Amino acid sequence: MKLIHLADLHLGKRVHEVSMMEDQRVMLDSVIDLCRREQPDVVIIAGDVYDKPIPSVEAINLFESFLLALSALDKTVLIIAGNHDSGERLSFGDVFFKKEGIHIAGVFDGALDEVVLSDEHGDVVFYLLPFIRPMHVRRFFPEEEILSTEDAVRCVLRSVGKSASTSGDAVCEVDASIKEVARSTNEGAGRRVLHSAGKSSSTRHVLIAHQFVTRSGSAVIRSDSETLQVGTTDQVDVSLFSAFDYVALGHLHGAQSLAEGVWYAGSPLAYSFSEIGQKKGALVVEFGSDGSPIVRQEPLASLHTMRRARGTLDDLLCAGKTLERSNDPSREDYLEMTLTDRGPVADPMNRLKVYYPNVMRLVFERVHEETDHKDALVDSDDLGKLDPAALFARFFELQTGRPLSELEHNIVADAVKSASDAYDVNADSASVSLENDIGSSDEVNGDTAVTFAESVSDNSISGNANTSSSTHQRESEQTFRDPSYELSDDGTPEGGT
Ligand SMILES: [Mn+2]
Repeated sequence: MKLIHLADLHLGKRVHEVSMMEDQRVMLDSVIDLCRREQPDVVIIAGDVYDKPIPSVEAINLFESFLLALSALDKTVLIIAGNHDSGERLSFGDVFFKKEGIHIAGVFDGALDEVVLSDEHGDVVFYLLPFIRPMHVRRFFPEEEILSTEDAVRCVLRSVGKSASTSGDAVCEVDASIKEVARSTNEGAGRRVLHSAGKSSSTRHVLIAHQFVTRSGSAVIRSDSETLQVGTTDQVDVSLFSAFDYVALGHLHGAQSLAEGVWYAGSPLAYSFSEIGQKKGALVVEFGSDGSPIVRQEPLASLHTMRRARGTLDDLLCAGKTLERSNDPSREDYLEMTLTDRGPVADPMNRLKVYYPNVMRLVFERVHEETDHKDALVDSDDLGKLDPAALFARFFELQTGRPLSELEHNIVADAVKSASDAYDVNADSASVSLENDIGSSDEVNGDTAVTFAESVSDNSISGNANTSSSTHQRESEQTFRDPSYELSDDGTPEGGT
């Protein structure tokens, strides 16, 4: 039995406002080529088929033509919903798709979908677990205390026995042993129990899941394009899966193995600059005669390389000219460019795009002599003492590398004065309750200064505040938006991942 394991396609994704649709089309075509070469029995998509719960029409059409091509090759396709998918929408028509060998588990409905295939060694049972959180699972197990995602997954795996109770005693026994194993953390013993209890010792068990799986004591590879997670309540320990011969995971975007037979396929394309060092592709999994999986990664075609470049604007433009003259395709790469110019530069994005049409992101890194300024914008002790005009003057100098001119100074002073006059008028006409709510006007000035300083530090002024080196490096980032990319196809503003 041979499987192709994919995950995190994120069809319809935009990276820094650039549509990945053509990249994804080329990538999916190369999955079809891979299927022709490898002749797998099963293609697995372990969640995050789409980038959004309501995907664009283009993304849906792209996925439909991919399924059609797989179906023409007569492949069994197993799909689960990830956290980016709407399970309900993804599983539309699944009753009909099933007849074509396409199984979609969109929403957990109290029991895991099972698909049984067989080869010359016996049966392979696939369990399809869509992305779950405790709230998706609790109502099916009112007697259990489900506080974390790990509790939820444990509970669902235990229940496999229950859901399979009508399919024969042998399966029941297997599932009862999964139940046992789910409680144990002893991997080797778990697998033995499962095999000895099965219909025959050669039955293999494959779980497809989309969760944040970790292994205690070791760090997993993370990427910026994954959904940010705070805390540990979403984490599931890998030991829960010890009863399975292979676990096809989605969710983390770097391909990686967490234990023997437990693999993240990773996203098939780089979806953020944090992923440019990762090897992308599809996993090809074959079961040896002893039931253990042999896993290898096969590369997939990508239309663009994602990379970083660095230099002054002039240097980068000059290099771009050379690339254009030699017709070098690398100027079409998806680029994050770091500008090291000392002073301000005019319209860098549009000028760079003449030679590098796919610049996605500009980072400004300005190097200043130490005498230019103190390292920190303001000592926290000074916050309350400085007036807004002085704070702004410091901020301006940090941003541009030059002090305010006299004219600019006067404009800022005027603006501060009229803002504070307006405040005084409001404060005079307000009742005592205002005083009680926000305190004296001195304190309000203090608050304003704090907010201002916070927004300054949000603007990526990085580095150690007390660094003693003679130069001080500072990065600020600017994302340039093409207005035509502001809205997605369904008219909703683009959100985060
Ligand atoms: Mn994902």
